[in-house]
Amino acid sequence: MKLKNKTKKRALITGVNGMDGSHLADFLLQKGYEVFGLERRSSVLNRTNTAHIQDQIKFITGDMTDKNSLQRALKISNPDEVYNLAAQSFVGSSWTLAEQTTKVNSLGTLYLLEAIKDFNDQIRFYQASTSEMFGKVVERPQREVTPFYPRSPYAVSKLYAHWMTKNFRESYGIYACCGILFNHESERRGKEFVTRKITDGVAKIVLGIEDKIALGNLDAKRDWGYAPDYVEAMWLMLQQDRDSFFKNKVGDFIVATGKCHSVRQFLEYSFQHVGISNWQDYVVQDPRFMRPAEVDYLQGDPTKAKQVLGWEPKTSLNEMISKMIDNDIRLNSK
Ligand code: NAP
Ligand code: G4F
Repeated sequence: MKLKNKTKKRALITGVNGMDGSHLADFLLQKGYEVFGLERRSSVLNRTNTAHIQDQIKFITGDMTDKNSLQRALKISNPDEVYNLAAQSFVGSSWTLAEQTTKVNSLGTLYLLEAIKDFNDQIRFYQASTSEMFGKVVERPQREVTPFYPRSPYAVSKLYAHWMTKNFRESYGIYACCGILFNHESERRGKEFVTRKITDGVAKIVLGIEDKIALGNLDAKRDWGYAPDYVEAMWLMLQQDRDSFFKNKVGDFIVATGKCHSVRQFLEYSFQHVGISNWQDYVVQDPRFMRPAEVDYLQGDPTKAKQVLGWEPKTSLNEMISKMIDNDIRLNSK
């Protein structure tokens, strides 16, 4: 194990330019961490979400599918904590990109865990698990002990990473913790996800840029929270007392609001925010956005996170919708 000569805590975030990665970087920088961010090589730099803090993040080029680059990233950052947020995270594309989704989400996580075990087994590891693993749910609301039933290549790939993380904890005593996060959104969400697609669409309709939003299944229900609230839960998971974490077999955590709404309701609240009540006139259903297998209902029970971590969501669904629409109106007005 490497000797450390440092004062600040060091964190390595994979997927640092993604929605969660950028919010977590904001959060950790405010806490005084030295933040290292793994970003993959692309022809054009994609730092929209981290532009405001790019001078404070130490970027490392690497890829979840390239083992050596992960080993190198650990050597450069010598971190106390690793947050594995990188993923092919769009469920809809996981049927057409099943192999790539598996390589990045499943094998990538395995490579990172192995690299941590070999480099420094005292590093604390956070894995971005997902409510999608509950898929065709067998219990409502879903708890940490609810059996999984994944419904997409994405969910299957994440379930592999989830079990592998648990296995490294139990096999090698690595402080590794999975956050089973339910859907969370923000102004930085990718525009292919339904919430941002709606808030961006509403903004364009208000500004007269477009007149319709084309969507798939409006009856799907999700437990939607606000991403900046959720990154605090990730951090709290890695701050527990090490001995009691293992002795009490604390394990993994659900992070959710406990409330459930349909896509239809999300639409209604979004249009309400800009004073439109006849929202149906602005929405068309398009079979292109239907999925081969749907996840109909997700609602998490965050009791354990509240009791053990003292974590609770702070932002309501309507507050989040207002922030997202106001931001999209601003961006579309430029
Ligand atoms: P996101 O915005 O799609 O960010 C994913 C990040 O992963 C991006 O920065 C992307 O890089 C990076 N990435 C993709 N493939 C990579 C590769 N091969 N090597 C290195 N980096 C790669 O996702 P998010 O919403 O922030 O979610 C963060 C994590 O939480 C993901 O693992 C997701 O599956 C999981 N999760 C999300 C939610 C949610 O509701 N948001 C819920 C549960 C779990 P580019 O910028 O280059 O594309
Ligand atoms: O916004 P979505 O694409 O998110 P989904 O599939 O729930 O996945 C997100 O949350 C997961 C946690 O549960 C994460 F693990 C994952 O990485 C991602 O962040 O779709 C939400 C629902 C689905 O039921 C979908 O069928 O909205 C429905 N929907 C209806 N019309 C649509 C559309 N989804 C999208 N993306 N686009 C539509 O036009």
